[in-house]
Amino acid sequence: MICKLIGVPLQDGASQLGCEMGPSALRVAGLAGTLESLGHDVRDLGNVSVGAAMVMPHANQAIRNLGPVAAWTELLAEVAYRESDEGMPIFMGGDHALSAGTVAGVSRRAAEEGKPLFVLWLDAHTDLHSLQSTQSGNLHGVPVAYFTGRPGFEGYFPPLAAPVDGANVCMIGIRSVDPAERAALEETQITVHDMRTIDEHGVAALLRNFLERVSAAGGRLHVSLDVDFLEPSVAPAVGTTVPGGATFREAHLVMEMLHDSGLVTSLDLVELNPFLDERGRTALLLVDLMASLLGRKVLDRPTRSY
Ligand code: HAR
Ligand code: MN
Ligand code: MN
Ligand code: MN
Repeated sequence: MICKLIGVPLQDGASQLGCEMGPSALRVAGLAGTLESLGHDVRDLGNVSVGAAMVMPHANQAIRNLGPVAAWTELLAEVAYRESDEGMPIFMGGDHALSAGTVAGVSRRAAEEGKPLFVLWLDAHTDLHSLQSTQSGNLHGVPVAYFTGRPGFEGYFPPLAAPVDGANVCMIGIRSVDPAERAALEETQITVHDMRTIDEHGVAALLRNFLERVSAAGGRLHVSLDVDFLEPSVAPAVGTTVPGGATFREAHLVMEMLHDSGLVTSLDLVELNPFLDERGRTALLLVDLMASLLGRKVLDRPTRSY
């Protein structure tokens, strides 16, 4: 498999500084070499960057960095469209606002190929705020609303070439939802597997069901992995920790099943804040999760303590 590593040093969407170091930490933790050791053709395309962005006023005074995040979205939609022509683009974030652009770009690619795009959203949060409803003003809380074509982004974020059908979005790991997002969810057909559902049914059954749908529809599959999907005790390097997340093995099992499915066509690795890490353990864990996604078997894991 051709794996294209694309660094996205974006932190304008998060409340805390530090996500811009995410791509560097993933490189230092050995992402490229690890995937190469699994037999992949790894190409590090370097970091994407936007120039100085304009100030964009909005009636919602809480919003922070709207101009810059809109500029990143436009650029990333182009990059994601272009780089999804072959191989698997892996977007190394950067905060979750980057998914507004990456999903928009791969969705345009899927539409051009005449295939539906499916999105697997692994996160503690639904990130379903509109520009109007966000109270924190942190734009990493809005990408799903944008790429599913919900209203309120017109005139701010770039127009979508191909909005993603909410029925093709599956969220796993959810355990922190604001009231406005809860109300918005009701208007969508997004599948939400919250942590209680995982506790009750096991993550494997839930994921298998979704993957069968993707396969039956002949769709492309974009995976968006937010570090806070994981239990904070195993993945502390994230600004928005929420207790009760996916365990080490649940996360690996998701990745192993994704590998076996052969369905994943693109991926975001987001919200890693290396400033909050403990001796790089979260970055190393993400590299190991990527190894599972790209074919490493449990019995072939190198000895490593976190
Ligand atoms: N819903 C909250 C807000 O809008 C928290 C959003 C946090 N988002 C992320 N990504 N960390 O999932 O402020
Ligand atoms: Mn190319
Ligand atoms: Mn998120
Ligand atoms: Mn999150």
